[in-house]
Amino acid sequence: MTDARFVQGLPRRVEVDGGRGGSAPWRSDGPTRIGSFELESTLDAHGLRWTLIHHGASDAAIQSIGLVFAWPDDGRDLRMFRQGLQSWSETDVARFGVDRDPSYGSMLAPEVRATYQADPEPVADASELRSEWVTVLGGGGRTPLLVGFEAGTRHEGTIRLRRRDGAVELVVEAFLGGALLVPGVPFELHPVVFSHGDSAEDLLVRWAERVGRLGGARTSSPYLRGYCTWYHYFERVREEDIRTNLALARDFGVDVFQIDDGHQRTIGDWLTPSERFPSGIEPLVSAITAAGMTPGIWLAPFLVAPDSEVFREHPEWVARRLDGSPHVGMWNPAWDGGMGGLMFTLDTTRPNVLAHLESVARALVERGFGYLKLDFTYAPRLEGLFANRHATPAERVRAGYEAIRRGAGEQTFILGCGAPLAPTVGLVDGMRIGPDVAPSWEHPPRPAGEPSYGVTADDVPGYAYCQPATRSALQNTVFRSFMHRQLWANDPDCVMLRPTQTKLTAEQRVTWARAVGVSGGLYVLSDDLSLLGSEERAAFEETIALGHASDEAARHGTPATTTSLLEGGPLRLTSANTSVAFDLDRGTSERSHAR
Ligand code: 9PG
Repeated sequence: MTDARFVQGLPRRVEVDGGRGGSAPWRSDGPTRIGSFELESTLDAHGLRWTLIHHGASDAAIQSIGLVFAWPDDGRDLRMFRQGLQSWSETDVARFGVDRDPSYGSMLAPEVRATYQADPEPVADASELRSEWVTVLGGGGRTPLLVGFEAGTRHEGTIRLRRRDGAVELVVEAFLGGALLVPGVPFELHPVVFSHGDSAEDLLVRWAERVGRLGGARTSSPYLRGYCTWYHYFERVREEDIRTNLALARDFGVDVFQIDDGHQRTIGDWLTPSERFPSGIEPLVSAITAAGMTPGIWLAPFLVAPDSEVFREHPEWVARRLDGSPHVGMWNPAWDGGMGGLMFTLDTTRPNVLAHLESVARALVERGFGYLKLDFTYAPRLEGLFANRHATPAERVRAGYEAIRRGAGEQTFILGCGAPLAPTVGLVDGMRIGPDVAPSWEHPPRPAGEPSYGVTADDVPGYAYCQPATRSALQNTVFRSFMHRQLWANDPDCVMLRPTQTKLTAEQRVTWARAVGVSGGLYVLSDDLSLLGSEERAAFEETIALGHASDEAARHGTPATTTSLLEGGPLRLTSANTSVAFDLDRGTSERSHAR
Protein backbone atom coordinates (compact mmCIF):
# COMPACT_ATOMS: atom_id res chain seq x y z
CA MET A 1 0.00 0.00 0.00
CA THR A 2 1.20 3.46 -0.79
CA ASP A 3 1.53 5.61 2.27
CA ALA A 4 0.03 8.93 1.19
CA ARG A 5 0.56 10.46 4.60
CA PHE A 6 4.26 9.92 4.39
CA VAL A 7 4.72 11.21 0.89
CA GLN A 8 2.39 14.20 1.15
CA GLY A 9 3.45 15.60 4.47
CA LEU A 10 7.17 15.64 4.41
CA PRO A 11 9.04 17.02 1.39
CA ARG A 12 11.16 19.94 2.43
CA ARG A 13 13.17 21.19 -0.46
CA VAL A 14 14.50 20.54 -3.93
CA GLU A 15 18.23 20.39 -4.62
CA VAL A 16 20.14 20.65 -7.88
CA ASP A 17 23.48 18.80 -8.09
CA GLY A 18 23.28 17.76 -4.45
CA GLY A 19 22.82 21.40 -3.38
CA ARG A 20 25.91 22.62 -5.28
CA GLY A 21 23.60 23.90 -8.03
CA GLY A 22 21.24 25.54 -5.55
CA SER A 23 18.20 24.52 -3.55
CA ALA A 24 14.73 25.88 -2.81
CA PRO A 25 11.84 24.99 -0.50
CA TRP A 26 9.52 22.47 -2.16
CA ARG A 27 6.15 23.90 -3.20
CA SER A 28 3.01 21.82 -3.29
CA ASP A 29 0.92 24.41 -5.15
CA GLY A 30 3.10 24.99 -8.19
CA PRO A 31 6.53 24.50 -9.72
CA THR A 32 9.66 24.90 -7.61
CA ARG A 33 12.20 27.18 -9.23
CA ILE A 34 15.98 26.77 -8.74
CA GLY A 35 18.04 29.04 -10.95
CA SER A 36 17.05 28.27 -14.54
CA PHE A 37 15.43 24.95 -13.58
CA GLU A 38 11.81 24.40 -12.75
CA LEU A 39 10.47 21.22 -11.17
CA GLU A 40 6.80 20.41 -11.62
CA SER A 41 5.83 17.67 -9.17
CA THR A 42 2.79 15.94 -7.78
CA LEU A 43 2.79 13.73 -4.72
CA ASP A 44 -0.29 11.67 -4.15
CA ALA A 45 -1.38 8.24 -3.10
CA HIS A 46 0.42 6.79 -6.14
CA GLY A 47 3.73 8.39 -5.32
CA LEU A 48 5.81 11.07 -6.99
CA ARG A 49 5.47 12.28 -10.58
CA TRP A 50 7.93 14.96 -11.60
CA THR A 51 9.03 16.83 -14.68
CA LEU A 52 12.04 19.04 -15.08
CA ILE A 53 12.18 22.09 -17.37
CA HIS A 54 15.10 24.38 -18.04
CA HIS A 55 14.35 28.00 -18.95
CA GLY A 56 17.18 29.88 -20.54
CA ALA A 57 18.77 31.03 -23.76
CA SER A 58 20.91 27.94 -24.29
CA ASP A 59 21.28 24.31 -23.19
CA ALA A 60 22.22 23.68 -19.55
CA ALA A 61 23.96 20.69 -17.97
CA ILE A 62 22.49 19.04 -14.90
CA GLN A 63 24.06 16.37 -12.74
CA SER A 64 21.08 15.52 -10.53
CA ILE A 65 17.86 16.80 -9.05
CA GLY A 66 16.69 15.61 -5.66
CA LEU A 67 13.63 15.91 -3.49
CA VAL A 68 14.55 16.06 0.20
CA PHE A 69 12.12 14.63 2.78
CA ALA A 70 12.29 14.99 6.55
CA TRP A 71 12.57 11.51 8.04
CA PRO A 72 10.64 11.09 11.30
CA ASP A 73 13.58 10.14 13.48
CA ASP A 74 12.51 8.50 16.71
CA GLY A 75 15.95 7.33 17.72
CA ARG A 76 15.17 3.70 16.92
CA ASP A 77 17.63 1.53 15.03
CA LEU A 78 17.23 2.41 11.32
CA ARG A 79 18.35 0.16 8.49
CA MET A 80 18.57 0.59 4.74
CA PHE A 81 18.43 -2.09 2.07
CA ARG A 82 21.25 -0.93 -0.21
CA GLN A 83 20.83 -1.91 -3.84
CA GLY A 84 23.98 -1.54 -5.95
CA LEU A 85 24.19 0.22 -9.31
CA GLN A 86 25.54 -2.57 -11.51
CA SER A 87 26.08 -6.32 -11.61
CA TRP A 88 29.18 -6.30 -9.40
CA SER A 89 28.07 -3.60 -6.95
CA GLU A 90 27.46 -4.64 -3.36
CA THR A 91 23.89 -5.21 -2.20
CA ASP A 92 23.20 -5.59 1.51
CA VAL A 93 21.46 -4.07 4.52
CA ALA A 94 23.27 -1.18 6.25
CA ARG A 95 22.72 0.29 9.72
CA PHE A 96 22.25 4.05 9.63
CA GLY A 97 24.85 5.80 11.76
CA VAL A 98 27.06 2.70 11.88
CA ASP A 99 27.89 1.49 8.38
CA ARG A 100 29.63 3.63 5.77
CA ASP A 101 29.09 4.23 2.08
CA PRO A 102 32.00 2.75 0.06
CA SER A 103 32.81 6.22 -1.30
CA TYR A 104 33.29 7.70 2.17
CA GLY A 105 36.83 9.09 2.36
CA SER A 106 37.64 7.49 -1.02
CA MET A 107 40.82 8.65 -2.73
CA LEU A 108 40.05 6.76 -5.95
CA ALA A 109 39.57 8.51 -9.27
CA PRO A 110 35.91 9.49 -9.79
CA GLU A 111 35.66 7.19 -12.83
CA VAL A 112 36.43 4.19 -10.64
CA ARG A 113 33.64 5.11 -8.23
CA ALA A 114 31.32 5.75 -11.19
CA THR A 115 31.88 2.15 -12.21
CA TYR A 116 29.96 1.04 -9.12
CA GLN A 117 27.68 3.97 -8.08
CA ALA A 118 25.54 6.44 -10.03
CA ASP A 119 27.01 9.63 -8.58
CA PRO A 120 30.82 9.53 -8.57
CA GLU A 121 31.01 12.17 -5.79
CA PRO A 122 31.81 10.69 -2.38
CA VAL A 123 29.07 11.04 0.25
CA ALA A 124 29.10 14.31 2.20
CA ASP A 125 29.75 12.80 5.62
CA ALA A 126 30.17 9.56 7.53
CA SER A 127 26.43 9.13 8.22
CA GLU A 128 25.24 9.18 4.60
CA LEU A 129 24.09 5.93 3.02
CA ARG A 130 22.79 5.40 -0.51
CA SER A 131 20.94 2.83 -2.52
CA GLU A 132 20.39 2.76 -6.28
CA TRP A 133 17.03 2.42 -8.03
CA VAL A 134 15.17 1.07 -4.99
CA THR A 135 15.49 0.82 -1.24
CA VAL A 136 13.56 -0.43 1.77
CA LEU A 137 13.89 1.38 5.08
CA GLY A 138 13.00 -0.15 8.41
CA GLY A 139 14.41 -2.00 11.39
CA GLY A 140 13.71 -1.47 15.06
CA GLY A 141 10.30 -3.07 14.62
CA ARG A 142 9.07 -0.43 12.14
CA THR A 143 6.81 -1.30 9.21
CA PRO A 144 9.19 -1.40 6.23
CA LEU A 145 8.87 1.39 3.65
CA LEU A 146 9.90 0.82 0.05
CA VAL A 147 11.00 3.78 -2.06
CA GLY A 148 11.70 2.93 -5.68
CA PHE A 149 11.93 4.39 -9.16
CA GLU A 150 9.51 2.88 -11.63
CA ALA A 151 12.21 2.58 -14.29
CA GLY A 152 15.79 3.54 -15.06
CA THR A 153 15.97 3.81 -18.82
CA ARG A 154 16.00 7.62 -19.19
CA HIS A 155 18.08 8.33 -16.12
CA GLU A 156 19.38 6.57 -13.04
CA GLY A 157 18.01 7.15 -9.55
CA THR A 158 19.60 7.21 -6.10
CA ILE A 159 17.96 7.18 -2.68
CA ARG A 160 20.00 8.64 0.18
CA LEU A 161 19.64 8.66 3.92
CA ARG A 162 21.68 11.25 5.81
CA ARG A 163 21.90 13.49 8.85
CA ARG A 164 21.82 17.27 8.27
CA ASP A 165 21.74 19.88 11.02
CA GLY A 166 20.70 17.27 13.56
CA ALA A 167 17.75 15.97 11.51
CA VAL A 168 17.50 12.80 9.41
CA GLU A 169 16.72 13.31 5.72
CA LEU A 170 15.64 11.01 2.93
CA VAL A 171 16.63 12.18 -0.55
CA VAL A 172 15.09 10.87 -3.75
CA GLU A 173 17.44 11.88 -6.53
CA ALA A 174 17.24 11.59 -10.31
CA PHE A 175 20.76 11.23 -11.73
CA LEU A 176 21.24 12.81 -15.17
CA GLY A 177 25.03 12.80 -15.10
CA GLY A 178 25.67 16.21 -16.64
CA ALA A 179 23.36 15.72 -19.62
CA LEU A 180 22.31 18.91 -21.40
CA LEU A 181 18.70 20.04 -21.19
CA VAL A 182 17.17 21.97 -24.08
CA PRO A 183 15.38 25.18 -23.03
CA GLY A 184 11.63 24.78 -22.78
CA VAL A 185 11.57 21.03 -23.48
CA PRO A 186 10.13 19.11 -20.49
CA PHE A 187 12.22 16.17 -19.26
CA GLU A 188 9.84 13.72 -17.63
CA LEU A 189 11.59 12.01 -14.74
CA HIS A 190 10.76 8.43 -13.76
CA PRO A 191 7.93 8.26 -11.22
CA VAL A 192 8.84 7.15 -7.72
CA VAL A 193 6.64 4.77 -5.73
CA PHE A 194 6.40 4.54 -1.95
CA SER A 195 4.89 1.49 -0.31
CA HIS A 196 4.51 0.20 3.21
CA GLY A 197 4.08 -3.47 4.08
CA ASP A 198 4.84 -6.05 6.72
CA SER A 199 7.55 -7.77 4.72
CA ALA A 200 10.47 -6.03 3.04
CA GLU A 201 10.86 -9.08 0.78
CA ASP A 202 7.26 -8.87 -0.46
CA LEU A 203 7.61 -5.15 -1.10
CA LEU A 204 10.69 -5.80 -3.25
CA VAL A 205 9.06 -8.60 -5.25
CA ARG A 206 6.00 -6.43 -5.91
CA TRP A 207 8.16 -3.47 -6.92
CA ALA A 208 10.21 -5.66 -9.30
CA GLU A 209 7.02 -7.12 -10.74
CA ARG A 210 5.73 -3.61 -11.51
CA VAL A 211 9.03 -2.40 -12.99
CA GLY A 212 9.31 -5.57 -15.07
CA ARG A 213 5.76 -5.27 -16.38
CA LEU A 214 6.11 -1.57 -17.26
CA GLY A 215 9.53 -2.13 -18.81
CA GLY A 216 8.63 -5.17 -20.93
CA ALA A 217 11.08 -7.40 -19.05
CA ARG A 218 12.21 -10.57 -20.86
CA THR A 219 11.51 -13.22 -18.26
CA SER A 220 10.47 -16.35 -20.12
CA SER A 221 13.78 -17.93 -21.19
CA PRO A 222 13.95 -21.62 -20.22
CA TYR A 223 15.86 -22.79 -17.14
CA LEU A 224 19.46 -22.73 -18.22
CA ARG A 225 22.28 -25.18 -17.55
CA GLY A 226 25.46 -23.72 -18.88
CA TYR A 227 29.16 -24.28 -19.18
CA CYS A 228 31.63 -21.37 -19.08
CA THR A 229 35.41 -21.45 -19.55
CA TRP A 230 36.35 -18.47 -17.38
CA TYR A 231 36.69 -19.70 -13.80
CA HIS A 232 39.03 -22.52 -14.67
CA TYR A 233 40.97 -21.34 -17.73
CA PHE A 234 40.64 -17.56 -17.35
CA GLU A 235 42.22 -15.55 -20.18
CA ARG A 236 44.50 -18.46 -21.14
CA VAL A 237 41.71 -20.63 -22.58
CA ARG A 238 42.77 -22.65 -25.65
CA GLU A 239 40.98 -24.35 -28.47
CA GLU A 240 41.75 -27.80 -27.01
CA ASP A 241 40.19 -26.84 -23.66
CA ILE A 242 36.90 -26.25 -25.47
CA ARG A 243 37.12 -29.63 -27.19
CA THR A 244 37.93 -31.59 -24.02
CA ASN A 245 35.11 -30.04 -22.01
CA LEU A 246 32.60 -30.21 -24.82
CA ALA A 247 32.97 -33.98 -24.87
CA LEU A 248 32.12 -34.12 -21.15
CA ALA A 249 29.51 -31.35 -21.00
CA ARG A 250 26.83 -33.42 -22.69
CA ASP A 251 26.91 -35.76 -19.74
CA PHE A 252 25.96 -32.84 -17.48
CA GLY A 253 22.98 -31.92 -19.62
CA VAL A 254 24.57 -28.59 -20.58
CA ASP A 255 22.31 -26.47 -22.85
CA VAL A 256 24.63 -23.51 -23.43
CA PHE A 257 28.37 -23.88 -23.91
CA GLN A 258 29.91 -20.44 -23.50
CA ILE A 259 33.43 -19.43 -24.47
CA ASP A 260 34.55 -16.57 -22.23
CA ASP A 261 37.28 -13.93 -22.41
CA GLY A 262 40.44 -15.15 -24.15
CA HIS A 263 39.06 -16.19 -27.55
CA GLN A 264 39.69 -12.78 -29.14
CA ARG A 265 42.96 -11.43 -30.53
CA THR A 266 42.39 -8.19 -28.67
CA ILE A 267 39.51 -6.33 -26.99
CA GLY A 268 37.29 -4.80 -29.68
CA ASP A 269 38.12 -7.19 -32.53
CA TRP A 270 35.44 -9.72 -31.66
CA LEU A 271 35.56 -11.60 -34.95
CA THR A 272 39.34 -12.20 -34.94
CA PRO A 273 40.50 -15.21 -32.92
CA SER A 274 43.45 -15.30 -30.56
CA GLU A 275 46.51 -17.35 -31.53
CA ARG A 276 45.43 -19.91 -28.91
CA PHE A 277 42.60 -20.75 -31.35
CA PRO A 278 44.66 -21.74 -34.43
CA SER A 279 41.66 -23.27 -36.24
CA GLY A 280 39.51 -20.24 -35.56
CA ILE A 281 36.14 -20.12 -33.87
CA GLU A 282 33.86 -21.57 -36.58
CA PRO A 283 34.88 -25.24 -36.14
CA LEU A 284 34.16 -24.94 -32.41
CA VAL A 285 30.75 -23.43 -33.06
CA SER A 286 29.98 -26.37 -35.35
CA ALA A 287 31.20 -28.87 -32.76
CA ILE A 288 29.09 -27.28 -30.00
CA THR A 289 26.03 -27.21 -32.22
CA ALA A 290 26.61 -30.81 -33.33
CA ALA A 291 26.72 -31.80 -29.65
CA GLY A 292 23.21 -30.38 -29.31
CA MET A 293 24.18 -27.27 -27.35
CA THR A 294 23.81 -23.55 -27.97
CA PRO A 295 27.18 -21.87 -28.52
CA GLY A 296 27.74 -18.81 -26.35
CA ILE A 297 30.42 -16.14 -26.50
CA TRP A 298 31.82 -13.38 -24.30
CA LEU A 299 32.49 -9.85 -25.44
CA ALA A 300 33.01 -6.43 -23.86
CA PRO A 301 31.18 -4.65 -26.68
CA PHE A 302 31.70 -1.05 -25.59
CA LEU A 303 35.47 -1.35 -25.03
CA VAL A 304 38.22 -1.25 -27.63
CA ALA A 305 41.94 -1.83 -27.08
CA PRO A 306 44.41 0.75 -28.43
CA ASP A 307 45.89 -1.97 -30.67
CA SER A 308 42.54 -3.12 -32.06
CA GLU A 309 41.70 -2.79 -35.72
CA VAL A 310 38.44 -1.08 -34.84
CA PHE A 311 40.26 1.68 -32.95
CA ARG A 312 43.03 2.09 -35.50
CA GLU A 313 40.47 2.41 -38.31
CA HIS A 314 37.95 4.56 -36.41
CA PRO A 315 39.66 6.52 -33.64
CA GLU A 316 36.74 8.99 -33.82
CA TRP A 317 34.32 6.29 -32.58
CA VAL A 318 35.81 6.53 -29.12
CA ALA A 319 34.42 9.00 -26.56
CA ARG A 320 36.85 11.59 -25.16
CA ARG A 321 37.89 12.62 -21.73
CA LEU A 322 37.36 16.26 -20.83
CA ASP A 323 40.98 16.95 -21.86
CA GLY A 324 40.37 15.50 -25.35
CA SER A 325 42.29 12.24 -24.89
CA PRO A 326 40.54 8.89 -25.52
CA HIS A 327 37.99 7.94 -22.84
CA VAL A 328 39.22 5.08 -20.64
CA GLY A 329 36.46 2.61 -19.74
CA MET A 330 38.60 0.01 -18.00
CA TRP A 331 42.11 -0.74 -16.89
CA ASN A 332 42.91 -4.44 -16.92
CA PRO A 333 46.61 -5.32 -17.25
CA ALA A 334 45.67 -8.89 -18.26
CA TRP A 335 44.35 -7.53 -21.56
CA ASP A 336 47.44 -5.46 -22.40
CA GLY A 337 46.13 -4.08 -25.71
CA GLY A 338 49.18 -1.90 -26.37
CA MET A 339 48.84 0.52 -23.45
CA GLY A 340 49.31 -1.70 -20.41
CA GLY A 341 45.62 -2.61 -20.17
CA LEU A 342 43.98 0.80 -20.68
CA MET A 343 40.82 0.26 -22.71
CA PHE A 344 38.91 2.95 -24.59
CA THR A 345 35.13 3.44 -24.58
CA LEU A 346 33.02 3.49 -27.73
CA ASP A 347 30.73 6.51 -28.04
CA THR A 348 27.30 4.88 -28.01
CA THR A 349 25.63 8.17 -28.95
CA ARG A 350 27.12 7.99 -32.47
CA PRO A 351 24.92 6.37 -35.13
CA ASN A 352 27.93 4.74 -36.84
CA VAL A 353 29.06 3.19 -33.55
CA LEU A 354 25.58 1.79 -33.02
CA ALA A 355 25.62 0.43 -36.57
CA HIS A 356 28.97 -1.22 -35.79
CA LEU A 357 27.62 -2.81 -32.57
CA GLU A 358 24.58 -4.04 -34.45
CA SER A 359 26.70 -5.60 -37.19
CA VAL A 360 29.08 -7.29 -34.68
CA ALA A 361 26.08 -8.86 -32.93
CA ARG A 362 24.55 -9.93 -36.24
CA ALA A 363 27.83 -11.45 -37.40
CA LEU A 364 28.19 -13.45 -34.16
CA VAL A 365 24.64 -14.77 -34.44
CA GLU A 366 25.24 -15.64 -38.11
CA ARG A 367 28.31 -17.61 -37.04
CA GLY A 368 25.99 -19.69 -34.89
CA PHE A 369 26.11 -18.09 -31.45
CA GLY A 370 22.74 -18.07 -29.69
CA TYR A 371 23.99 -16.60 -26.41
CA LEU A 372 25.96 -13.39 -25.95
CA LYS A 373 27.56 -12.40 -22.64
CA LEU A 374 28.00 -8.62 -22.79
CA ASP A 375 30.58 -7.57 -20.22
CA PHE A 376 32.00 -4.31 -18.82
CA THR A 377 28.93 -2.57 -20.15
CA TYR A 378 28.97 0.19 -17.53
CA ALA A 379 31.72 1.92 -19.58
CA PRO A 380 29.56 4.40 -21.56
CA ARG A 381 27.97 5.66 -18.33
CA LEU A 382 31.28 7.14 -17.14
CA GLU A 383 31.68 10.89 -17.45
CA GLY A 384 33.20 12.12 -20.69
CA LEU A 385 32.66 13.90 -23.96
CA PHE A 386 30.13 12.01 -26.05
CA ALA A 387 28.87 13.24 -29.43
CA ASN A 388 25.34 13.68 -28.13
CA ARG A 389 25.66 15.61 -24.91
CA HIS A 390 21.90 15.46 -24.33
CA ALA A 391 22.06 11.72 -23.58
CA THR A 392 22.19 10.70 -19.92
CA PRO A 393 24.55 7.93 -18.71
CA ALA A 394 21.57 5.55 -18.58
CA GLU A 395 20.61 6.41 -22.16
CA ARG A 396 24.19 5.87 -23.38
CA VAL A 397 24.24 2.38 -21.91
CA ARG A 398 20.78 1.51 -23.14
CA ALA A 399 21.49 2.73 -26.68
CA GLY A 400 24.40 0.28 -26.87
CA TYR A 401 22.27 -2.62 -25.62
CA GLU A 402 19.48 -1.69 -28.05
CA ALA A 403 21.89 -1.79 -30.99
CA ILE A 404 23.12 -5.23 -29.95
CA ARG A 405 19.58 -6.51 -29.50
CA ARG A 406 18.70 -5.24 -33.01
CA GLY A 407 21.65 -7.10 -34.49
CA ALA A 408 21.20 -10.25 -32.41
CA GLY A 409 17.46 -10.58 -33.01
CA GLU A 410 14.74 -11.68 -30.63
CA GLN A 411 15.81 -15.32 -30.38
CA THR A 412 19.32 -14.72 -29.02
CA PHE A 413 19.87 -14.95 -25.26
CA ILE A 414 21.59 -11.76 -24.10
CA LEU A 415 23.29 -11.79 -20.70
CA GLY A 416 24.18 -8.44 -19.16
CA CYS A 417 27.37 -8.32 -17.06
CA GLY A 418 29.19 -5.44 -15.40
CA ALA A 419 25.91 -3.83 -16.35
CA PRO A 420 24.07 -0.93 -14.76
CA LEU A 421 20.88 -2.81 -13.87
CA ALA A 422 18.11 -0.28 -14.41
CA PRO A 423 18.83 0.85 -17.99
CA THR A 424 18.79 -2.66 -19.46
CA VAL A 425 15.31 -3.91 -18.46
CA GLY A 426 13.46 -5.19 -21.52
CA LEU A 427 16.66 -5.80 -23.51
CA VAL A 428 18.45 -8.57 -21.60
CA ASP A 429 17.28 -12.13 -20.94
CA GLY A 430 19.72 -12.69 -18.10
CA MET A 431 21.63 -10.44 -15.73
CA ARG A 432 24.71 -11.06 -13.59
CA ILE A 433 23.59 -9.91 -10.19
CA GLY A 434 26.85 -10.14 -8.23
CA PRO A 435 30.62 -9.81 -8.37
CA ASP A 436 32.79 -12.61 -9.78
CA VAL A 437 33.19 -15.87 -7.95
CA ALA A 438 36.75 -17.18 -7.65
CA PRO A 439 38.31 -20.55 -6.85
CA SER A 440 38.67 -19.16 -3.32
CA TRP A 441 36.14 -18.02 -0.71
CA GLU A 442 37.72 -14.67 0.09
CA HIS A 443 39.49 -12.33 -2.36
CA PRO A 444 42.36 -14.13 -4.06
CA PRO A 445 45.75 -12.72 -3.20
CA ARG A 446 47.64 -10.61 -5.74
CA PRO A 447 48.44 -13.08 -8.52
CA ALA A 448 51.91 -14.50 -9.09
CA GLY A 449 52.16 -16.13 -12.48
CA GLU A 450 48.92 -18.13 -12.45
CA PRO A 451 45.85 -17.33 -14.56
CA SER A 452 44.43 -14.29 -12.88
CA TYR A 453 42.60 -11.01 -12.97
CA GLY A 454 44.59 -7.89 -13.62
CA VAL A 455 43.01 -5.77 -10.93
CA THR A 456 42.73 -7.08 -7.38
CA ALA A 457 40.74 -6.07 -4.31
CA ASP A 458 43.75 -4.06 -3.05
CA ASP A 459 43.55 -1.73 -6.04
CA VAL A 460 40.11 -0.36 -5.17
CA PRO A 461 39.90 0.61 -1.50
CA GLY A 462 36.27 0.92 -0.41
CA TYR A 463 35.11 -1.15 -3.37
CA ALA A 464 37.05 -4.34 -2.68
CA TYR A 465 33.70 -6.11 -2.41
CA CYS A 466 33.17 -5.72 -6.18
CA GLN A 467 36.31 -7.76 -6.95
CA PRO A 468 36.23 -11.57 -7.30
CA ALA A 469 35.37 -13.61 -4.17
CA THR A 470 32.81 -16.40 -3.89
CA ARG A 471 31.68 -15.05 -0.54
CA SER A 472 30.62 -11.71 -2.07
CA ALA A 473 28.84 -13.43 -4.95
CA LEU A 474 26.82 -15.38 -2.40
CA GLN A 475 25.80 -12.25 -0.49
CA ASN A 476 24.50 -10.55 -3.66
CA THR A 477 22.72 -13.74 -4.73
CA VAL A 478 20.74 -13.69 -1.50
CA PHE A 479 19.95 -9.96 -1.48
CA ARG A 480 18.97 -9.72 -5.16
CA SER A 481 16.98 -12.96 -5.36
CA PHE A 482 13.71 -10.99 -5.62
CA MET A 483 14.67 -9.82 -9.13
CA HIS A 484 14.66 -13.31 -10.64
CA ARG A 485 11.99 -13.74 -13.36
CA GLN A 486 10.57 -10.31 -12.56
CA LEU A 487 13.22 -8.25 -14.35
CA TRP A 488 15.19 -11.02 -16.17
CA ALA A 489 16.68 -14.39 -15.23
CA ASN A 490 19.26 -13.84 -12.48
CA ASP A 491 22.81 -15.06 -13.12
CA PRO A 492 24.46 -15.58 -9.73
CA ASP A 493 27.74 -16.51 -11.53
CA CYS A 494 29.36 -19.87 -12.12
CA VAL A 495 29.41 -23.01 -9.99
CA MET A 496 32.87 -24.57 -9.44
CA LEU A 497 32.86 -28.14 -8.15
CA ARG A 498 36.41 -29.33 -8.96
CA PRO A 499 38.08 -30.84 -5.91
CA THR A 500 41.59 -29.88 -7.01
CA GLN A 501 43.10 -26.71 -8.55
CA THR A 502 40.92 -24.72 -6.17
CA LYS A 503 41.23 -23.10 -2.76
CA LEU A 504 37.56 -23.68 -2.00
CA THR A 505 36.93 -26.39 0.59
CA ALA A 506 34.44 -29.18 -0.16
CA GLU A 507 31.92 -27.48 2.11
CA GLN A 508 32.40 -24.08 0.47
CA ARG A 509 31.90 -25.61 -2.98
CA VAL A 510 28.61 -27.18 -1.90
CA THR A 511 27.53 -24.00 -0.12
CA TRP A 512 27.93 -21.93 -3.27
CA ALA A 513 26.29 -24.57 -5.50
CA ARG A 514 23.32 -24.64 -3.12
CA ALA A 515 23.04 -20.86 -3.20
CA VAL A 516 22.94 -20.91 -7.00
CA GLY A 517 20.41 -23.76 -6.86
CA VAL A 518 18.02 -22.34 -4.31
CA SER A 519 18.13 -18.91 -6.05
CA GLY A 520 16.63 -20.50 -9.18
CA GLY A 521 19.04 -18.51 -11.38
CA LEU A 522 21.25 -19.64 -14.27
CA TYR A 523 23.27 -22.73 -13.36
CA VAL A 524 26.61 -22.48 -15.17
CA LEU A 525 29.49 -24.87 -14.46
CA SER A 526 33.04 -23.57 -14.80
CA ASP A 527 35.54 -26.36 -14.23
CA ASP A 528 37.84 -28.61 -16.15
CA LEU A 529 35.05 -31.20 -16.18
CA SER A 530 37.53 -34.09 -16.26
CA LEU A 531 38.34 -33.26 -12.63
CA LEU A 532 34.79 -33.98 -11.42
CA GLY A 533 34.15 -37.37 -9.79
CA SER A 534 31.12 -39.08 -8.31
CA GLU A 535 30.96 -36.88 -5.23
CA GLU A 536 30.93 -33.73 -7.36
CA ARG A 537 28.40 -35.33 -9.63
CA ALA A 538 26.09 -35.90 -6.67
CA ALA A 539 26.47 -32.29 -5.53
CA PHE A 540 25.65 -31.17 -9.06
CA GLU A 541 22.49 -33.33 -9.23
CA GLU A 542 21.30 -32.20 -5.81
CA THR A 543 21.75 -28.50 -6.46
CA ILE A 544 20.46 -28.43 -10.01
CA ALA A 545 17.26 -30.16 -8.90
CA LEU A 546 16.90 -27.39 -6.33
CA GLY A 547 17.44 -24.87 -9.13
CA HIS A 548 14.71 -26.33 -11.33
CA ALA A 549 12.17 -26.25 -8.52
CA SER A 550 13.07 -22.74 -7.41
CA ASP A 551 12.99 -21.40 -10.97
CA GLU A 552 9.60 -22.99 -11.54
CA ALA A 553 8.23 -21.20 -8.46
CA ALA A 554 9.81 -17.91 -9.62
CA ARG A 555 8.04 -18.23 -12.98
CA HIS A 556 4.80 -18.35 -11.04
CA GLY A 557 5.60 -15.10 -9.29
CA THR A 558 7.32 -16.39 -6.16
CA PRO A 559 11.09 -16.09 -6.48
CA ALA A 560 13.28 -17.37 -3.65
CA THR A 561 13.37 -14.84 -0.84
CA THR A 562 15.53 -14.08 2.08
CA THR A 563 13.83 -13.54 5.41
CA SER A 564 13.75 -10.65 7.89
CA LEU A 565 15.95 -8.59 5.62
CA LEU A 566 15.88 -5.53 7.86
CA GLU A 567 15.99 -7.23 11.23
CA GLY A 568 19.52 -8.49 10.80
CA GLY A 569 18.68 -12.19 10.93
CA PRO A 570 20.98 -14.89 9.54
CA LEU A 571 21.50 -15.03 5.80
CA ARG A 572 18.92 -17.40 4.35
CA LEU A 573 17.25 -18.18 1.03
CA THR A 574 13.95 -19.99 0.89
CA SER A 575 12.17 -21.35 -2.15
CA ALA A 576 9.25 -23.71 -2.52
CA ASN A 577 9.88 -26.32 0.17
CA THR A 578 13.57 -25.75 0.72
CA SER A 579 15.38 -23.29 2.93
CA VAL A 580 19.16 -22.82 3.08
CA ALA A 581 20.92 -20.89 5.85
CA PHE A 582 24.39 -19.53 5.08
CA ASP A 583 27.39 -18.67 7.19
CA LEU A 584 29.30 -16.16 5.10
CA ASP A 585 32.42 -16.14 7.26
CA ARG A 586 32.95 -19.87 7.13
CA GLY A 587 31.36 -20.64 3.81
CA THR A 588 29.06 -23.24 5.27
CA SER A 589 25.34 -23.86 4.82
CA GLU A 590 22.48 -25.85 6.24
CA ARG A 591 19.66 -27.12 4.11
CA SER A 592 16.27 -27.72 5.66
CA HIS A 593 12.69 -28.40 4.72
CA ALA A 594 10.61 -25.19 4.66
CA ARG A 595 6.99 -25.24 5.73
C1 9PG B 1 36.43 -11.93 -18.14
C2 9PG B 1 35.65 -11.80 -16.85
C3 9PG B 1 34.50 -12.83 -16.74
C4 9PG B 1 33.66 -12.50 -15.53
C5 9PG B 1 33.17 -11.08 -15.59
C6 9PG B 1 34.36 -10.13 -15.69
O1 9PG B 1 39.96 -6.35 -13.51
N1 9PG B 1 38.78 -6.29 -13.06
O2 9PG B 1 38.42 -5.38 -12.29
C7 9PG B 1 37.83 -7.28 -13.45
C8 9PG B 1 36.51 -7.20 -12.99
C9 9PG B 1 35.62 -8.20 -13.36
C10 9PG B 1 36.01 -9.22 -14.18
C11 9PG B 1 37.33 -9.28 -14.65
C12 9PG B 1 38.23 -8.31 -14.27
O3 9PG B 1 35.12 -10.21 -14.51
O4 9PG B 1 32.37 -10.74 -14.50
O5 9PG B 1 32.54 -13.37 -15.45
O6 9PG B 1 33.70 -12.81 -17.89
O7 9PG B 1 35.14 -10.47 -16.82
O8 9PG B 1 37.45 -10.99 -18.19
